[in-house]
Amino acid sequence: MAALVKWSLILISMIIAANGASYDPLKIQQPSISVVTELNGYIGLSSGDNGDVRVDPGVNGSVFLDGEDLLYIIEMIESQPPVWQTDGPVSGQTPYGYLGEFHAGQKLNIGVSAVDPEGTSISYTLVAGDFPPGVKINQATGSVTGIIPDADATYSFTIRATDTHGKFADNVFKMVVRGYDRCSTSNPCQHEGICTDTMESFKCDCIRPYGGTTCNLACGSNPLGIQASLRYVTDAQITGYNTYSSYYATNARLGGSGWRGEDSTSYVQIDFGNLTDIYRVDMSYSASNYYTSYYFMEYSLDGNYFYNYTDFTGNTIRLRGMTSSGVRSHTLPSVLSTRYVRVYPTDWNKSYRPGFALEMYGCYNY
Ligand SMILES: *[C@@H]1O[C@H](CO)[C@@H](O)[C@H](O)[C@H]1NC(C)=O
Ligand SMILES: *[C@@H]1O[C@H](CO)[C@@H](O)[C@H](O)[C@H]1NC(C)=O
Ligand SMILES: *[C@@H]1O[C@H](CO)[C@@H](O)[C@H](O)[C@H]1NC(C)=O
Ligand SMILES: *[C@@H]1O[C@H](CO)[C@@H](O)[C@H](O)[C@H]1NC(C)=O
Ligand SMILES: [Ca+2]
Repeated sequence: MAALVKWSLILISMIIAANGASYDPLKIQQPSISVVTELNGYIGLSSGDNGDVRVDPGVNGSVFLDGEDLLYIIEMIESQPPVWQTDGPVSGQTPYGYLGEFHAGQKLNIGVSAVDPEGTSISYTLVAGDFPPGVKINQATGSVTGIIPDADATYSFTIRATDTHGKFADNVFKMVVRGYDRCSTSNPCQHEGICTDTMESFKCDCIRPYGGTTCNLACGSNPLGIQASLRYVTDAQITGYNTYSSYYATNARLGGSGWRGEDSTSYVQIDFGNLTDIYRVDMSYSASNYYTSYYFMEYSLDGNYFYNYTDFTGNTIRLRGMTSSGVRSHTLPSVLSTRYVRVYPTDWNKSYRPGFALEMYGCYNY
């Protein structure tokens, strides 16, 4: 090996480039010097035995290697990964990454913290697992914020702390989320109703004669809404069989003009949409002479198989209708729990037609 730094090696004569521009291997352009080789050319610095190669940048100057500050590269190689703090902002709560138990609706604001031994700044990212919906981490500060959702679950997630040298340390965190228990603090169910907490709400199991979402309704006097002024029961839910003329079943609403049938096969059917408790039936006539003096009822849960509404001995219950103006009200001897109900007239003035208008009272099962 040559003993001297051979600057002369690269002092090669001009090469003419393809475009005809001159190739200058050594540029001395005050105040800078740059040494350039052509394609596949190399620049070597060799010292003799025991000799050093020195690169001494001036004050505040840097040595760059492939565009990167050599000092930074050395720093990066020597840089230690961040260290997760167990006595950080979450202090005693975070041994082993356990963040604690949180409740639905709670405003979450906790911090996770790692420190870089070299003191560079840390960025925090979620690299595995999931936060509860609506919860997020601030990359720069490690603050975990959001509103705790209404769920019963344990969330496990991995957060990576990365320093500015790209060194990182992962830590697994766990948090327990508890949904609302809407029954625990105050029982929303009135009249001894039994409360059950559900995912987004609560459910009351009411004790008769109460019903409604909070057992607030007295079913015996709560209209199911057939009557013309309420119409909770829509026209599509009221159908007739063997209807007379244009006195359609949709007119069978108390306060309306009434339905009229042809004979004892005629009936009006109401589909309450779901299991419904019927406590009371009110009936008026359709018009003078067009009345029903007695009727009975059939019921069905599926709309296919109908059963007579009977007393507990199995006899079909016949109810008195209304032969004149006014309303005949019957509180049923036993609550009829059904989805479909049919009302059959059995007696009327045979010179005319059977007719009636209805309201029923009870509670929908929500
Ligand atoms: C080196 O940098 C420091 C801080 O920027 C500055 O105060 C100082 O004047 C610089 N020295 C030289 C020789 O430029
Ligand atoms: C009917 O009631 C049952 C039991 O409460 C419920 O699961 C179902 O969703 C209800 N159906 C309708 C159409 O409301
Ligand atoms: C239902 O009641 C009607 C009227 O009382 C009666 O004619 C019919 O036979 C009864 N049906 C059943 C299955 O008991
Ligand atoms: C039925 O109507 C006819 C004709 O209007 C009347 O003569 C008769 O008295 C009525 N019958 C009853 C039971 O009201
Ligand atoms: Ca570091």
